[in-house]
Amino acid sequence: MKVMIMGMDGYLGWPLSMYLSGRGHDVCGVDNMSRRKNVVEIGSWSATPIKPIKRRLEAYKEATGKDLTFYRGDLVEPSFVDVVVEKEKPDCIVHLGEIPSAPYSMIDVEHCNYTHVNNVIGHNNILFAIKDHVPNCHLLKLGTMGEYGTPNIDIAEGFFEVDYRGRKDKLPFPRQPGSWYHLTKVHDTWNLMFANKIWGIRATDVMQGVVHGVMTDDMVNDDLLTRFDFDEVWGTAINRFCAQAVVGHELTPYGKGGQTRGYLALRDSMQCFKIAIENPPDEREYRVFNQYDELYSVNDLAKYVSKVAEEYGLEGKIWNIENPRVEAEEHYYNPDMEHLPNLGFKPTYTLEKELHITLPKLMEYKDRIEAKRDSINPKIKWTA
Ligand code: NAD
Ligand code: USQ
Repeated sequence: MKVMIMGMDGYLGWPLSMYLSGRGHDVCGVDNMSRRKNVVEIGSWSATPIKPIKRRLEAYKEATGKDLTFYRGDLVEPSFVDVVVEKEKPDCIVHLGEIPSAPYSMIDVEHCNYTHVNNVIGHNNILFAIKDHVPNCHLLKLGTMGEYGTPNIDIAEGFFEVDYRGRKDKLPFPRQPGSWYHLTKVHDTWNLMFANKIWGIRATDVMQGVVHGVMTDDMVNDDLLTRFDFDEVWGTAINRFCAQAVVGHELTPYGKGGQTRGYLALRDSMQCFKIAIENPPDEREYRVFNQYDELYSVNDLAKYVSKVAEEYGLEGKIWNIENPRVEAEEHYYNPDMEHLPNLGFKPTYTLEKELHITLPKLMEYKDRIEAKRDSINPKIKWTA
């Protein structure tokens, strides 16, 4: 199958490109390299010393004999998206090419608007290019579990039955996002459902939980590593806790630490994407997958990281600090997740197992984390 990966240079996009190419797919991709620039903007860098895209592509060819095709360009530019989609005519587009950081979107009006324009307009350009050039293409769109927020009832997988004043309907499960970033994903969802309704674009809207870890089996040498961020803006809590443990920084659950989310290891996220790509929706179908392996509170995450860190001679001290975000710190959280297991998904990497891979790998880059230690503690506040 020909697969086009939007956001090929990213944390997920780079390992996914190798994973799919290594499993018989013809892979091409797009990136504008903005993630690299945006991390520098806030004074940090990836703990892993990632190579320029040109070297990544060469290293992959040297290791496997296979080619990955890459286009540098901005998804916000409609003519660029139009040209690459028309030229490559993919069977599947995996859209990972958005700004993924909640804290970045909360910095100020410029960062909020940049995130909104980048994510919503880039996605719309892909929808129009599919309609014009590859109407049968499967769009695998990365949304987030955070679209649903933390309601005090179970979370359905996209849609749920509602019985209201004697009438019944199947409706989208309510969205209650918690940042300007998460809101862009909700806007994308409505745009995708609308494009499906009017043009019949076949789509999988993936509500993905937080992905953790740094390694996949395709990273056979350091030129093939993916990025791993740990600063307050681009690092997720779990990846931050690992980096914090490596440099002897306290692990930082925010507030009471009862914030619970779905998590999955990088390797298992690859497995999920492959299953979704190889089992596309029917013609004109829009479907939603909730995608995670395990549920943890941030306090649980810190305890796991601390426990495993001690096995490597690291201290892993936990310090619940003032929460810079506006969010529920103790809440009910019980999302459904049936669609991917029904297609054969079997989680293989539990948090603890993955930590035994991530922590020793990160210890190799202790100096790089230490060099940007100032970027760890949160300074961006959600409140006015
Ligand atoms: P990432 O920032 O590492 O990757 C995104 C890539 O897209 C980057 O390389 C960036 O340069 C590129 N990009 C962004 N805007 C672009 C544009 N306008 N034109 C071209 N390229 C552009 O992020 P990630 O962690 O790999 O996440 C990928 C997707 O998955 C995002 O949509 C994110 O919201 C979603 N997601 C991620 C996680 C997670 O834990 N990493 C969890 C749930 C959902
Ligand atoms: N948190 C801490 N300590 C930290 C950092 C964060 O306790 O040092 C807390 C946050 O307050 C939040 C929780 O951890 O309650 C998750 O925050 P996060 O930064 O790990 O993740 P989040 O902002 O939710 O965003 C990440 C990805 C995003 C993806 C989302 C999936 O960056 O792209 O969409 O996870 S989900 O969480 O399901 O919405």
